[in-house]
Amino acid sequence: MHPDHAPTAPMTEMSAELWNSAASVLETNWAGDHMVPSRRLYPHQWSWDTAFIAVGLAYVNPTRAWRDLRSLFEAQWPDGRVPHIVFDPAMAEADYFPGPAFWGVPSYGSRPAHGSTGIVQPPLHAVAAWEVYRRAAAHGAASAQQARAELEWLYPRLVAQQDYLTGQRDLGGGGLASIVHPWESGLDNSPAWDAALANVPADLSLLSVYRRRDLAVSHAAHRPTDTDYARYVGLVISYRAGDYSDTGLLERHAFAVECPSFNAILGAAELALAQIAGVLGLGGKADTHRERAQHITSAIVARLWNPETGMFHARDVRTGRLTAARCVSGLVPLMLPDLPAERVAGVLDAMRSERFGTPVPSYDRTAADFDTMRYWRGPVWINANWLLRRGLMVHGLRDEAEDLRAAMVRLVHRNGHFEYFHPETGEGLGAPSFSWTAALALDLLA
Ligand code: 9YW
Repeated sequence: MHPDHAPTAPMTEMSAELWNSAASVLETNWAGDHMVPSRRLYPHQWSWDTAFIAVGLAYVNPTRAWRDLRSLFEAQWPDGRVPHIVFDPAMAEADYFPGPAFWGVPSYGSRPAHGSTGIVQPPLHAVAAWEVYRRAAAHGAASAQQARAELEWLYPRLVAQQDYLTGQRDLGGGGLASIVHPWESGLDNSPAWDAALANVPADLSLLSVYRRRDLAVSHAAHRPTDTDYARYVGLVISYRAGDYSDTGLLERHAFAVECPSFNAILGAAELALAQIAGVLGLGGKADTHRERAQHITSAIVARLWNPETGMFHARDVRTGRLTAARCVSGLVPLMLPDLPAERVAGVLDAMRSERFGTPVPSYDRTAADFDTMRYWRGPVWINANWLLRRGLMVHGLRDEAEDLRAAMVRLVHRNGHFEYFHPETGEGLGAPSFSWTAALALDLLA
Protein backbone atom coordinates (compact mmCIF):
# COMPACT_ATOMS: atom_id res chain seq x y z
CA MET A 1 0.00 0.00 0.00
CA HIS A 2 0.97 3.62 -0.26
CA PRO A 3 1.43 5.15 3.20
CA ASP A 4 2.02 8.49 1.49
CA HIS A 5 -1.65 8.47 0.55
CA ALA A 6 -2.80 8.42 4.13
CA PRO A 7 -4.94 11.44 5.05
CA THR A 8 -3.08 14.69 5.54
CA ALA A 9 -4.93 15.68 8.74
CA PRO A 10 -3.02 14.58 11.87
CA MET A 11 -4.07 11.11 12.91
CA THR A 12 -4.38 9.83 16.41
CA GLU A 13 -2.53 6.66 17.26
CA MET A 14 -5.81 4.79 17.13
CA SER A 15 -6.72 5.99 13.69
CA ALA A 16 -3.23 5.36 12.31
CA GLU A 17 -3.41 1.82 13.64
CA LEU A 18 -6.85 1.30 12.10
CA TRP A 19 -5.77 2.85 8.81
CA ASN A 20 -2.78 0.51 8.56
CA SER A 21 -4.72 -2.60 9.47
CA ALA A 22 -7.44 -1.71 6.96
CA ALA A 23 -4.91 -1.15 4.21
CA SER A 24 -3.28 -4.48 4.96
CA VAL A 25 -6.61 -6.35 4.78
CA LEU A 26 -7.09 -4.93 1.28
CA GLU A 27 -3.56 -5.96 0.37
CA THR A 28 -4.15 -9.54 1.55
CA ASN A 29 -7.51 -9.87 -0.21
CA TRP A 30 -6.31 -8.65 -3.60
CA ALA A 31 -6.45 -11.53 -6.07
CA GLY A 32 -4.55 -10.09 -9.05
CA ASP A 33 -7.40 -8.51 -10.98
CA HIS A 34 -10.15 -8.33 -8.35
CA MET A 35 -10.71 -8.21 -4.60
CA VAL A 36 -12.27 -11.10 -2.70
CA PRO A 37 -14.62 -10.18 0.19
CA SER A 38 -12.89 -12.74 2.40
CA ARG A 39 -10.26 -15.34 1.56
CA ARG A 40 -11.97 -18.31 3.18
CA LEU A 41 -15.70 -17.64 3.08
CA TYR A 42 -16.10 -15.75 -0.20
CA PRO A 43 -13.24 -16.60 -2.57
CA HIS A 44 -14.68 -15.01 -5.77
CA GLN A 45 -15.71 -11.47 -6.74
CA TRP A 46 -19.01 -10.11 -5.38
CA SER A 47 -20.82 -7.26 -7.06
CA TRP A 48 -21.79 -4.74 -4.38
CA ASP A 49 -18.69 -5.61 -2.36
CA THR A 50 -16.69 -4.27 -5.31
CA ALA A 51 -18.47 -0.94 -4.97
CA PHE A 52 -17.84 -0.58 -1.22
CA ILE A 53 -14.26 -1.74 -1.68
CA ALA A 54 -13.62 0.82 -4.44
CA VAL A 55 -14.66 3.58 -2.02
CA GLY A 56 -11.79 2.58 0.28
CA LEU A 57 -9.26 1.75 -2.44
CA ALA A 58 -9.78 5.30 -3.70
CA TYR A 59 -7.50 6.43 -0.84
CA VAL A 60 -4.76 3.84 -0.99
CA ASN A 61 -4.72 2.41 -4.49
CA PRO A 62 -7.10 3.97 -7.05
CA THR A 63 -5.63 1.88 -9.85
CA ARG A 64 -6.91 -1.22 -8.08
CA ALA A 65 -10.30 0.39 -7.47
CA TRP A 66 -10.67 0.89 -11.23
CA ARG A 67 -9.28 -2.56 -11.99
CA ASP A 68 -11.78 -4.16 -9.63
CA LEU A 69 -14.74 -2.26 -11.13
CA ARG A 70 -13.55 -3.10 -14.63
CA SER A 71 -13.20 -6.79 -13.78
CA LEU A 72 -16.78 -6.85 -12.57
CA PHE A 73 -18.19 -5.01 -15.59
CA GLU A 74 -16.16 -7.18 -17.97
CA ALA A 75 -18.50 -9.93 -16.83
CA GLN A 76 -21.67 -7.89 -17.51
CA TRP A 77 -24.34 -9.77 -19.42
CA PRO A 78 -25.51 -8.64 -22.88
CA ASP A 79 -28.86 -7.66 -21.30
CA GLY A 80 -27.08 -5.24 -18.95
CA ARG A 81 -27.26 -7.25 -15.75
CA VAL A 82 -24.16 -7.24 -13.59
CA PRO A 83 -23.87 -10.61 -11.90
CA HIS A 84 -23.75 -10.86 -8.13
CA ILE A 85 -20.74 -13.18 -8.23
CA VAL A 86 -18.08 -13.52 -10.92
CA PHE A 87 -16.32 -16.83 -10.43
CA ASP A 88 -12.53 -16.99 -10.34
CA PRO A 89 -11.26 -19.82 -12.58
CA ALA A 90 -8.40 -20.36 -10.10
CA MET A 91 -10.86 -21.69 -7.52
CA ALA A 92 -12.47 -25.13 -7.51
CA GLU A 93 -16.24 -25.76 -7.70
CA ALA A 94 -16.08 -27.04 -4.12
CA ASP A 95 -14.65 -23.77 -2.76
CA TYR A 96 -18.02 -22.04 -2.74
CA PHE A 97 -21.60 -23.20 -2.91
CA PRO A 98 -23.49 -22.62 -5.15
CA GLY A 99 -20.53 -22.60 -7.54
CA PRO A 100 -20.23 -22.00 -11.30
CA ALA A 101 -21.44 -25.43 -12.43
CA PHE A 102 -24.60 -25.06 -10.36
CA TRP A 103 -25.47 -21.70 -11.94
CA GLY A 104 -24.57 -22.91 -15.44
CA VAL A 105 -23.94 -19.43 -16.83
CA PRO A 106 -21.49 -18.98 -19.73
CA SER A 107 -18.72 -16.37 -19.51
CA TYR A 108 -19.93 -13.15 -21.04
CA GLY A 109 -17.72 -10.29 -22.03
CA SER A 110 -13.95 -10.21 -22.09
CA ARG A 111 -13.23 -11.38 -18.56
CA PRO A 112 -11.44 -14.73 -18.48
CA ALA A 113 -13.81 -15.77 -15.71
CA HIS A 114 -15.40 -19.04 -14.94
CA GLY A 115 -18.91 -17.81 -15.54
CA SER A 116 -21.07 -15.96 -13.06
CA THR A 117 -24.29 -16.21 -11.18
CA GLY A 118 -27.52 -15.18 -12.93
CA ILE A 119 -28.77 -12.78 -10.27
CA VAL A 120 -27.75 -9.24 -9.35
CA GLN A 121 -26.94 -7.17 -6.27
CA PRO A 122 -27.64 -3.52 -5.35
CA PRO A 123 -26.25 -1.24 -8.09
CA LEU A 124 -23.93 0.87 -5.96
CA HIS A 125 -21.19 0.99 -8.61
CA ALA A 126 -22.01 4.40 -10.09
CA VAL A 127 -21.82 5.91 -6.59
CA ALA A 128 -18.48 4.16 -6.06
CA ALA A 129 -17.07 5.20 -9.43
CA TRP A 130 -17.99 8.81 -8.68
CA GLU A 131 -16.27 8.59 -5.27
CA VAL A 132 -13.08 7.16 -6.79
CA TYR A 133 -13.13 9.83 -9.48
CA ARG A 134 -13.59 12.64 -6.93
CA ARG A 135 -10.52 11.56 -5.01
CA ALA A 136 -8.28 10.86 -8.00
CA ALA A 137 -6.78 14.35 -8.28
CA ALA A 138 -5.32 14.00 -4.77
CA HIS A 139 -3.07 11.29 -6.22
CA GLY A 140 -1.68 13.51 -8.99
CA ALA A 141 -2.36 14.40 -12.62
CA ALA A 142 -1.85 10.89 -14.02
CA SER A 143 -4.39 9.51 -11.60
CA ALA A 144 -6.91 12.21 -12.55
CA GLN A 145 -6.42 11.37 -16.22
CA GLN A 146 -6.84 7.68 -15.54
CA ALA A 147 -10.05 8.39 -13.59
CA ARG A 148 -11.59 10.25 -16.49
CA ALA A 149 -10.73 7.46 -18.93
CA GLU A 150 -12.18 4.86 -16.56
CA LEU A 151 -15.39 6.88 -16.18
CA GLU A 152 -15.70 6.99 -19.96
CA TRP A 153 -15.36 3.21 -20.13
CA LEU A 154 -17.76 2.60 -17.29
CA TYR A 155 -20.50 5.11 -18.08
CA PRO A 156 -22.36 3.21 -20.85
CA ARG A 157 -22.04 0.00 -18.84
CA LEU A 158 -23.48 1.62 -15.72
CA VAL A 159 -26.35 2.98 -17.81
CA ALA A 160 -27.01 -0.50 -19.23
CA GLN A 161 -27.11 -1.86 -15.68
CA GLN A 162 -29.72 0.77 -14.70
CA ASP A 163 -31.73 0.11 -17.87
CA TYR A 164 -31.87 -3.60 -17.09
CA LEU A 165 -33.03 -2.99 -13.52
CA THR A 166 -35.59 -0.29 -14.30
CA GLY A 167 -36.79 -2.11 -17.42
CA GLN A 168 -36.90 -5.90 -17.33
CA ARG A 169 -36.85 -5.94 -13.55
CA ASP A 170 -39.81 -3.65 -13.02
CA LEU A 171 -41.97 -6.70 -12.43
CA GLY A 172 -44.51 -4.76 -10.37
CA GLY A 173 -44.97 -2.11 -13.08
CA GLY A 174 -44.70 0.77 -10.60
CA GLY A 175 -41.23 2.12 -11.42
CA LEU A 176 -39.16 0.02 -8.97
CA ALA A 177 -36.84 -2.93 -9.55
CA SER A 178 -37.86 -6.26 -8.05
CA ILE A 179 -35.41 -8.66 -6.54
CA VAL A 180 -36.16 -12.26 -7.48
CA HIS A 181 -33.88 -13.87 -4.89
CA PRO A 182 -33.06 -12.73 -1.31
CA TRP A 183 -29.35 -12.78 -2.25
CA GLU A 184 -30.04 -9.94 -4.69
CA SER A 185 -30.71 -7.58 -1.79
CA GLY A 186 -27.26 -8.23 -0.29
CA LEU A 187 -29.15 -8.71 2.99
CA ASP A 188 -29.57 -12.43 2.53
CA ASN A 189 -31.62 -13.70 5.47
CA SER A 190 -33.19 -10.39 6.52
CA PRO A 191 -36.60 -10.77 8.19
CA ALA A 192 -37.78 -8.48 5.36
CA TRP A 193 -38.13 -11.60 3.18
CA ASP A 194 -39.76 -13.94 5.68
CA ALA A 195 -43.35 -13.29 4.57
CA ALA A 196 -42.57 -13.59 0.84
CA LEU A 197 -40.35 -16.64 1.43
CA ALA A 198 -43.16 -18.45 3.21
CA ASN A 199 -44.60 -19.08 -0.30
CA VAL A 200 -41.38 -20.66 -1.51
CA PRO A 201 -41.18 -24.42 -1.05
CA ALA A 202 -38.33 -25.45 1.29
CA ASP A 203 -37.16 -28.77 -0.11
CA LEU A 204 -34.60 -29.85 2.49
CA SER A 205 -33.66 -32.88 0.39
CA LEU A 206 -31.87 -30.45 -1.94
CA LEU A 207 -29.27 -30.02 0.80
CA SER A 208 -28.39 -33.67 0.72
CA VAL A 209 -27.58 -33.25 -2.97
CA TYR A 210 -25.82 -29.87 -2.60
CA ARG A 211 -23.59 -29.41 0.46
CA ARG A 212 -23.41 -26.02 2.12
CA ARG A 213 -19.85 -24.82 1.97
CA ASP A 214 -20.44 -21.86 4.33
CA LEU A 215 -20.96 -24.19 7.30
CA ALA A 216 -17.50 -25.68 6.80
CA VAL A 217 -15.90 -22.26 7.33
CA SER A 218 -18.34 -20.43 9.63
CA HIS A 219 -20.54 -20.98 12.71
CA ALA A 220 -24.00 -22.38 11.95
CA ALA A 221 -25.59 -20.07 14.57
CA HIS A 222 -24.20 -17.04 12.70
CA ARG A 223 -25.48 -18.07 9.29
CA PRO A 224 -28.85 -18.55 7.55
CA THR A 225 -30.64 -21.78 8.49
CA ASP A 226 -30.96 -24.94 6.37
CA THR A 227 -34.59 -24.05 5.64
CA ASP A 228 -33.43 -20.67 4.32
CA TYR A 229 -30.81 -22.38 2.17
CA ALA A 230 -33.26 -24.93 0.79
CA ARG A 231 -35.41 -22.02 -0.36
CA TYR A 232 -32.40 -20.11 -1.76
CA VAL A 233 -31.33 -23.14 -3.77
CA GLY A 234 -34.89 -23.80 -4.94
CA LEU A 235 -35.21 -20.21 -6.17
CA VAL A 236 -31.99 -20.48 -8.16
CA ILE A 237 -33.24 -23.70 -9.73
CA SER A 238 -36.51 -21.96 -10.63
CA TYR A 239 -34.83 -18.91 -12.21
CA ARG A 240 -32.24 -21.09 -13.96
CA ALA A 241 -35.02 -23.25 -15.47
CA GLY A 242 -36.09 -20.24 -17.55
CA ASP A 243 -32.49 -19.36 -18.47
CA TYR A 244 -32.63 -16.39 -16.08
CA SER A 245 -35.14 -14.66 -18.33
CA ASP A 246 -37.39 -12.09 -16.62
CA THR A 247 -40.19 -12.35 -19.18
CA GLY A 248 -43.33 -13.67 -17.56
CA LEU A 249 -41.32 -14.35 -14.41
CA LEU A 250 -44.12 -13.48 -11.99
CA GLU A 251 -46.17 -16.40 -13.33
CA ARG A 252 -43.45 -19.00 -12.85
CA HIS A 253 -41.26 -17.82 -9.97
CA ALA A 254 -42.28 -17.78 -6.32
CA PHE A 255 -40.33 -14.71 -5.13
CA ALA A 256 -40.49 -11.09 -6.34
CA VAL A 257 -40.03 -8.27 -3.86
CA GLU A 258 -39.41 -4.51 -4.02
CA CYS A 259 -36.69 -3.79 -1.48
CA PRO A 260 -36.36 -0.23 -0.12
CA SER A 261 -32.58 -0.26 0.14
CA PHE A 262 -32.03 -1.85 -3.28
CA ASN A 263 -34.25 0.79 -4.85
CA ALA A 264 -32.74 3.64 -2.82
CA ILE A 265 -29.34 2.61 -4.17
CA LEU A 266 -30.87 2.45 -7.67
CA GLY A 267 -31.99 6.08 -7.23
CA ALA A 268 -28.64 7.17 -5.78
CA ALA A 269 -26.97 5.54 -8.80
CA GLU A 270 -28.96 7.80 -11.15
CA LEU A 271 -27.74 10.84 -9.23
CA ALA A 272 -24.13 9.62 -9.43
CA LEU A 273 -24.63 9.02 -13.17
CA ALA A 274 -25.85 12.60 -13.50
CA GLN A 275 -22.54 13.78 -11.99
CA ILE A 276 -20.55 11.42 -14.21
CA ALA A 277 -22.45 12.53 -17.32
CA GLY A 278 -21.67 16.13 -16.36
CA VAL A 279 -17.92 15.41 -16.20
CA LEU A 280 -18.09 13.63 -19.55
CA GLY A 281 -19.78 16.62 -21.16
CA LEU A 282 -23.15 14.89 -21.56
CA GLY A 283 -25.31 17.61 -20.02
CA GLY A 284 -28.61 16.41 -21.55
CA LYS A 285 -28.04 12.93 -20.16
CA ALA A 286 -27.37 14.39 -16.72
CA ASP A 287 -30.86 15.89 -16.70
CA THR A 288 -32.38 12.55 -17.68
CA HIS A 289 -30.55 10.81 -14.83
CA ARG A 290 -31.82 13.37 -12.33
CA GLU A 291 -35.38 12.88 -13.56
CA ARG A 292 -35.01 9.15 -13.28
CA ALA A 293 -33.78 9.54 -9.70
CA GLN A 294 -36.86 11.61 -8.91
CA HIS A 295 -39.15 8.96 -10.36
CA ILE A 296 -37.51 6.25 -8.32
CA THR A 297 -37.76 8.35 -5.15
CA SER A 298 -41.47 9.01 -5.79
CA ALA A 299 -42.11 5.32 -6.45
CA ILE A 300 -40.34 4.33 -3.21
CA VAL A 301 -42.50 6.82 -1.29
CA ALA A 302 -45.71 5.74 -3.02
CA ARG A 303 -45.16 2.00 -2.83
CA LEU A 304 -42.95 1.22 0.18
CA TRP A 305 -43.93 3.66 2.93
CA ASN A 306 -45.94 2.34 5.84
CA PRO A 307 -47.71 5.18 7.67
CA GLU A 308 -48.30 2.95 10.70
CA THR A 309 -44.64 2.17 11.36
CA GLY A 310 -43.33 5.44 9.96
CA MET A 311 -40.67 3.75 7.86
CA PHE A 312 -40.15 1.93 4.57
CA HIS A 313 -40.84 -1.78 4.13
CA ALA A 314 -40.28 -4.43 1.49
CA ARG A 315 -43.26 -5.07 -0.77
CA ASP A 316 -44.20 -8.52 -1.98
CA VAL A 317 -45.02 -7.96 -5.65
CA ARG A 318 -47.04 -11.18 -5.86
CA THR A 319 -49.48 -10.17 -3.11
CA GLY A 320 -49.02 -6.37 -3.10
CA ARG A 321 -48.46 -6.50 0.68
CA LEU A 322 -45.79 -4.72 2.67
CA THR A 323 -43.87 -6.94 5.06
CA ALA A 324 -44.42 -6.15 8.74
CA ALA A 325 -40.74 -6.52 9.69
CA ARG A 326 -38.82 -3.33 10.51
CA CYS A 327 -35.39 -3.81 8.97
CA VAL A 328 -32.37 -1.61 8.34
CA SER A 329 -33.26 -1.66 4.62
CA GLY A 330 -36.34 0.42 5.51
CA LEU A 331 -34.10 3.29 6.65
CA VAL A 332 -31.75 3.39 3.67
CA PRO A 333 -34.02 5.61 1.47
CA LEU A 334 -32.62 8.38 3.68
CA MET A 335 -29.81 8.42 1.08
CA LEU A 336 -32.14 10.11 -1.40
CA PRO A 337 -31.91 13.92 -1.35
CA ASP A 338 -35.43 14.39 -2.77
CA LEU A 339 -37.09 12.34 -0.08
CA PRO A 340 -39.99 14.51 1.22
CA ALA A 341 -39.29 16.16 4.59
CA GLU A 342 -42.00 14.26 6.46
CA ARG A 343 -40.57 10.92 5.26
CA VAL A 344 -37.08 12.02 6.32
CA ALA A 345 -38.48 12.87 9.74
CA GLY A 346 -40.17 9.46 9.99
CA VAL A 347 -37.01 7.56 9.14
CA LEU A 348 -35.01 9.63 11.62
CA ASP A 349 -37.54 8.94 14.37
CA ALA A 350 -37.29 5.21 13.70
CA MET A 351 -33.50 5.34 13.58
CA ARG A 352 -33.29 7.22 16.88
CA SER A 353 -35.82 4.99 18.62
CA GLU A 354 -35.02 2.01 20.85
CA ARG A 355 -35.70 -0.21 17.83
CA PHE A 356 -32.44 0.83 16.19
CA GLY A 357 -29.94 3.24 17.82
CA THR A 358 -26.24 3.84 17.03
CA PRO A 359 -24.65 1.94 15.39
CA VAL A 360 -27.76 0.72 13.62
CA PRO A 361 -28.42 -3.04 13.81
CA SER A 362 -29.77 -4.95 10.81
CA TYR A 363 -33.13 -5.54 12.48
CA ASP A 364 -35.46 -4.04 15.11
CA ARG A 365 -33.81 -4.62 18.53
CA THR A 366 -37.24 -4.92 20.17
CA ALA A 367 -38.60 -7.60 17.81
CA ALA A 368 -39.29 -10.96 19.44
CA ASP A 369 -37.10 -12.72 16.86
CA PHE A 370 -34.19 -10.23 16.98
CA ASP A 371 -31.14 -12.48 16.83
CA THR A 372 -27.84 -10.96 17.95
CA MET A 373 -25.74 -13.50 16.07
CA ARG A 374 -27.53 -14.47 12.91
CA TYR A 375 -26.26 -12.47 9.98
CA TRP A 376 -28.88 -9.96 8.74
CA ARG A 377 -31.33 -10.68 11.58
CA GLY A 378 -29.70 -8.50 14.25
CA PRO A 379 -25.94 -7.92 13.90
CA VAL A 380 -24.46 -4.55 12.97
CA TRP A 381 -23.02 -4.28 9.47
CA ILE A 382 -20.60 -1.49 8.55
CA ASN A 383 -21.83 -1.15 4.96
CA ALA A 384 -25.45 -0.54 6.03
CA ASN A 385 -24.31 2.04 8.58
CA TRP A 386 -22.10 3.67 5.97
CA LEU A 387 -25.13 4.09 3.69
CA LEU A 388 -27.12 5.59 6.57
CA ARG A 389 -24.32 8.00 7.40
CA ARG A 390 -24.43 9.19 3.80
CA GLY A 391 -28.17 9.68 4.25
CA LEU A 392 -27.62 11.79 7.37
CA MET A 393 -25.10 13.94 5.52
CA VAL A 394 -27.36 14.32 2.47
CA HIS A 395 -30.00 15.84 4.77
CA GLY A 396 -27.52 18.09 6.56
CA LEU A 397 -27.48 16.20 9.89
CA ARG A 398 -23.78 16.66 10.46
CA ASP A 399 -23.68 15.97 14.20
CA GLU A 400 -25.58 12.74 13.92
CA ALA A 401 -23.49 11.70 10.94
CA GLU A 402 -20.38 12.35 13.02
CA ASP A 403 -21.73 10.31 15.97
CA LEU A 404 -22.42 7.41 13.65
CA ARG A 405 -18.99 7.71 12.05
CA ALA A 406 -17.28 7.72 15.45
CA ALA A 407 -19.33 4.71 16.59
CA MET A 408 -18.35 2.71 13.50
CA VAL A 409 -14.68 3.60 13.84
CA ARG A 410 -14.69 2.56 17.52
CA LEU A 411 -16.44 -0.70 16.75
CA VAL A 412 -13.96 -1.72 14.07
CA HIS A 413 -10.93 -0.50 16.00
CA ARG A 414 -11.88 -2.43 19.12
CA ASN A 415 -13.04 -5.60 17.44
CA GLY A 416 -11.28 -5.89 14.08
CA HIS A 417 -12.31 -5.84 10.42
CA PHE A 418 -15.06 -8.39 10.83
CA GLU A 419 -17.91 -9.08 8.44
CA TYR A 420 -20.52 -8.09 11.08
CA PHE A 421 -20.73 -7.35 14.81
CA HIS A 422 -22.75 -8.38 17.82
CA PRO A 423 -25.21 -5.51 18.35
CA GLU A 424 -24.80 -5.53 22.15
CA THR A 425 -21.21 -6.54 22.88
CA GLY A 426 -19.58 -5.40 19.62
CA GLU A 427 -17.88 -8.79 19.25
CA GLY A 428 -16.72 -9.45 15.68
CA LEU A 429 -18.74 -12.14 13.89
CA GLY A 430 -18.54 -13.95 10.56
CA ALA A 431 -15.42 -13.61 8.45
CA PRO A 432 -12.36 -11.76 9.86
CA SER A 433 -10.28 -9.54 7.54
CA PHE A 434 -13.39 -8.67 5.59
CA SER A 435 -12.76 -6.36 2.65
CA TRP A 436 -15.70 -3.94 2.77
CA THR A 437 -15.30 -3.35 6.51
CA ALA A 438 -11.66 -2.45 5.93
CA ALA A 439 -12.37 -0.34 2.85
CA LEU A 440 -15.12 1.64 4.53
CA ALA A 441 -12.95 2.13 7.63
CA LEU A 442 -10.50 3.99 5.37
CA ASP A 443 -13.30 6.24 4.14
CA LEU A 444 -14.49 6.87 7.70
CA LEU A 445 -10.98 7.88 8.77
CA ALA A 446 -10.14 10.07 5.79
C1 9YW B 1 -23.40 -15.64 0.95
C2 9YW B 1 -20.02 -11.28 0.06
C3 9YW B 1 -21.51 -11.42 0.31
C4 9YW B 1 -22.22 -10.07 0.40
C5 9YW B 1 -23.66 -10.22 0.89
C6 9YW B 1 -23.66 -11.04 2.15
C7 9YW B 1 -23.00 -12.39 1.90
C8 9YW B 1 -23.08 -14.31 0.38
O1 9YW B 1 -21.66 -12.17 1.51
O2 9YW B 1 -23.71 -13.16 0.97
O3 9YW B 1 -22.73 -16.62 0.62
O4 9YW B 1 -24.33 -15.73 1.75
O5 9YW B 1 -24.95 -11.18 2.67
O6 9YW B 1 -24.23 -8.95 1.08
O7 9YW B 1 -22.21 -9.43 -0.82
O8 9YW B 1 -19.46 -10.45 1.02
